Amino acid sequence: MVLRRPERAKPPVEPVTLKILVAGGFGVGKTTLVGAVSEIRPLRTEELLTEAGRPVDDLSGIEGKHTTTVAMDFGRITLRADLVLYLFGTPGQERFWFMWDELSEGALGAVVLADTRRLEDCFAAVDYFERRAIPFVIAVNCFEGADRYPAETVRQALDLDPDVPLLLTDARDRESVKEVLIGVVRHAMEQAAEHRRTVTG
Ligand SMILES: Nc1nc2c(ncn2[C@@H]2O[C@H](COP(=O)(O)OP(=O)(O)O)[C@@H](O)[C@H]2O)c(=O)[nH]1
Ligand SMILES: [Mg+2]
Repeated sequence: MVLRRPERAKPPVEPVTLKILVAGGFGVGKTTLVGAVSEIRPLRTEELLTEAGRPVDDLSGIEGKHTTTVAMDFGRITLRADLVLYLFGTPGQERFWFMWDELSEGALGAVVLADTRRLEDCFAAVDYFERRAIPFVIAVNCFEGADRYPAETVRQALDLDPDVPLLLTDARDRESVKEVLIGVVRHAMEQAAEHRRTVTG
């Protein structure tokens, strides 16, 4: 009988790392979303809302919120052994838009978080990603007490292209947020495949 050499240990897979942006209006749940899924202690730069900031930051509907993200949230999630996402929560307030161009460099895609009570707060993010052809999904963060609208109504209000996925989520819930992130990756892959088809005819 011939002794077979034991199987060689498989070399560890070098994971693909992808960068995903999390955008949306003030208080929509970006910091919460990144914190819910991140395996590393999420980095966040928050500062207390100062009295001076109050006239600028519209707090109606989110009275419980006392901190605001001034720079960004950063987190990491391993979706599969070979697929790691780095999450960058981008401040949705107008005065931080100067950061978006740098943050979106090399991003695979984006999640635009939306709150149906303040849908207009995500218009800027939708415009931004559409203009730069960065694949994005809309994730409606379902706050208690907010009216539930049919997806079609939200789509129309945002004037979304039919191929942009619209998902319902709870930014506090890890599994729900993971579904959204998988949705972004899938959508970005589909867009890339679509692009290749049109380029190669
Ligand atoms: N009820 C509920 N509250 C949420 C949800 N997501 C975020 N919040 C709360 O809403 C507030 C704003 O969330 P935050 O993540 O700081 O918003 P950001 O400004 O987009 O980073 C915080 O007090 C959160 O605890 C949610 O899905 N449901
Ligand atoms: Mg935040």
